[in-house]
Amino acid sequence: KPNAGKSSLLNLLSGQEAAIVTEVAGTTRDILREQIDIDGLAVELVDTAGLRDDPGRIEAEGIRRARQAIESADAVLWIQDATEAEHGTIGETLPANVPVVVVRNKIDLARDAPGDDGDVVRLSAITGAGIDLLRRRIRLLAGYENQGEGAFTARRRHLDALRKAQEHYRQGLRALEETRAGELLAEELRLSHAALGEITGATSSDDLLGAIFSEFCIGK
Ligand SMILES: Nc1nc2c(ncn2[C@@H]2O[C@H](COP(=O)(O)OP(=O)(O)OP(=O)(O)O)[C@@H](O)[C@H]2O)c(=O)[nH]1
Ligand SMILES: [Mg+2]
Repeated sequence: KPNAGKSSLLNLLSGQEAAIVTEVAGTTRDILREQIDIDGLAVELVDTAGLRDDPGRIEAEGIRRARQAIESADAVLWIQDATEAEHGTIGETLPANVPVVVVRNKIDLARDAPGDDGDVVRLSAITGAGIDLLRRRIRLLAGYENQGEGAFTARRRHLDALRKAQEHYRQGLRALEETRAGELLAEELRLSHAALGEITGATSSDDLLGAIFSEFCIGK
């Protein structure tokens, strides 16, 4: 729903003020994607417009894009506002085949305690209370906890992408060993990296360089 705190939660989880947050319902229209790292698990968070009836024209396009993003997501965090009495039912709005975690946000205003009863995760995107419970839920969903099978089971395309990545890596290694062709190795590694990006969400080599340069000071 609009104004439930989706963008605030994205900002908190990503540790950046990536999304615009205002008290105006219908702030987010464009889809925003942020790569986050949960204890070594790479997750792509997608912030969307809130779904509601009779939006304005621009917001309606945002909602259309939100529905598209939901269709292709591995899981949906359904953010609700703890201060509101009515939360609607999942059936109305979300596809049946995607796992849904219900997150009740703004517990600081509702004076609720943080918690996860297996059904609903209660937290505050402003104070950060309960955010670790959500991180844990996401790890569970991904099968990252206890080495179990998660809801994001490896799909065919993931296996294909892994094979592609391995093949490029091998070709690069061969090029280096047989002809000392470092530039061919670099190109094969780039292709291998792109194949892995199909699984984790695309990271361009520019993104990667940006991340490296933001963390290390490399002399000019
Ligand atoms: N007190 C409190 N305020 C919150 C919390 N989370 C979000 N807010 C406030 O709620 C308002 C809406 O937050 P947003 O993050 O923009 O909500 P949104 O779901 O992205 O809204 P749309 O983009 O309009 O759909 C802002 O004024 C936030 O500061 C929270 O946990 N506690
Ligand atoms: Mg928003």
